[in-house]
Amino acid sequence: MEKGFRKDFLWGGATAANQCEGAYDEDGKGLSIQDVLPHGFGPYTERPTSDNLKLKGIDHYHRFREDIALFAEMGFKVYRFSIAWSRIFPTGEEETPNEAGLRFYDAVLDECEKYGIEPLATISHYETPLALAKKYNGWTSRKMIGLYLKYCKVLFERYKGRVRYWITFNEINSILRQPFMSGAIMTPKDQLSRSDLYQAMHYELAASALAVKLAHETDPENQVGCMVVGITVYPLTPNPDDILKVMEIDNDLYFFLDIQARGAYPYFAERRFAEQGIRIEITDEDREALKHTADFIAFSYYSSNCATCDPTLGEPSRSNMTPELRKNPYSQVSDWGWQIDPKGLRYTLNRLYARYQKPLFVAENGLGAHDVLVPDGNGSFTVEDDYRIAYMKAHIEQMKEAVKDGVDVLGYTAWGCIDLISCSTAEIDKRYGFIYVDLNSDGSGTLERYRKKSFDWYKKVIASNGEDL
Ligand code: BGP
Repeated sequence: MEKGFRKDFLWGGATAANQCEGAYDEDGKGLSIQDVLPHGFGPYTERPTSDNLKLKGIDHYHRFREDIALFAEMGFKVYRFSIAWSRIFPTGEEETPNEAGLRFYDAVLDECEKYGIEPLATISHYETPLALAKKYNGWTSRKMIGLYLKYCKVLFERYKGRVRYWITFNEINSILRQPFMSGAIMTPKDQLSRSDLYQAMHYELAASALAVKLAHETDPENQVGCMVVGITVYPLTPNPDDILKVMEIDNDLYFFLDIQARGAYPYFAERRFAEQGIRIEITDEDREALKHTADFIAFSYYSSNCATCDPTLGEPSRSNMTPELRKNPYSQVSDWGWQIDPKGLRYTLNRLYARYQKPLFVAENGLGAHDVLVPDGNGSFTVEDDYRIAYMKAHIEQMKEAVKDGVDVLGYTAWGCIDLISCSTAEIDKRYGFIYVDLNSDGSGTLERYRKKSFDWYKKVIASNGEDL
């Protein structure tokens, strides 16, 4: 039987506050860890520096009305954005929230409502208040759970009935690879003990579960998702040792998902902790808290990689967060060396659904590429981004195959639906958008917005509910 996307499939796009808003010190906003990360993953600086493109971003803070109108023109059903924690609680520890910060997101929601766009809010997208990193060493401290929940409570109450879909933490499993960006942990990675790292992971997971509980208590209509980097890895060879290596890498991912979707530590945790000398505090209360599982599983998917136990085999892959991995000889690569593997999306959707049987949400997918602005023949400009259309078409086709396989997919939000500052490299040249933003890496540019060729293509995809690709 022919089966397509569900009628209420949530097509749309995704951004993060720190990568698009700019206005880093306006209306009472405190510093976030991103304000001291001018070069992406690291290293961090003492204070914000003028070479940090995120300080001005694409000025979404002042142009969100224009931007959301463009999203509406494409027919977006959903807009995934993040709320900047330090706009609401500048240092994370204030008694009362910053009203101006809350008002900004009121206005964003007004625009969404105007066009009938469902908001999907990420509560923490790599933008913890810097003060919490400095004072508590981020999520290594149990104190963070209470501070995060205080922030969640404010959001759930303020936006009750207006935001129904939430994601607690962006790519929560990235803490293992990027402890500062993901966990606000200031200790350099090579000096951070495994116990401290896993303790931070545990506190974040407990906070996420308690946020699910709180969201449901505040409004039973709330749908709360957990979110992970959808790390997809194939064995480079049929050597059983390569298979076991991939099993270990998969377990890194399942570690986070088993806790968030099944409500308890996985069966392999005990051996892993024992062999790696990891000692962490998990109280009975924590175990109770973890039972509040997420309503849906969201993940980002850009590429896949290979793994082998033989370091002499294969070529290193230039992937985002997993540098020890190898290239897949069957995959093409993006301008930034990320391997392109649409079928890996079908595989990832199937394996997550097989294990968890929870609705899935493709919260990020897209192609970061160099774009060239050219005259559009009507007195304006455009980008002939056929490469982006090809990438997305192939991925949406595979997502559709997964739906036909029987996987329950709730929605798809294309990453960086408008060009924004890259997360890993903090540049603007790595563009993902359907909308081009006139901004250069030296900070120059008019910030004008232009529709790319993919803009009309995506509009057609949405209008046909994924049938006309
Ligand atoms: C994810 C992040 C996003 C985003 C994306 C693309 O890991 O959640 O914030 O930026 O990757 O990565 P990049 O911007 O480095 O190309």
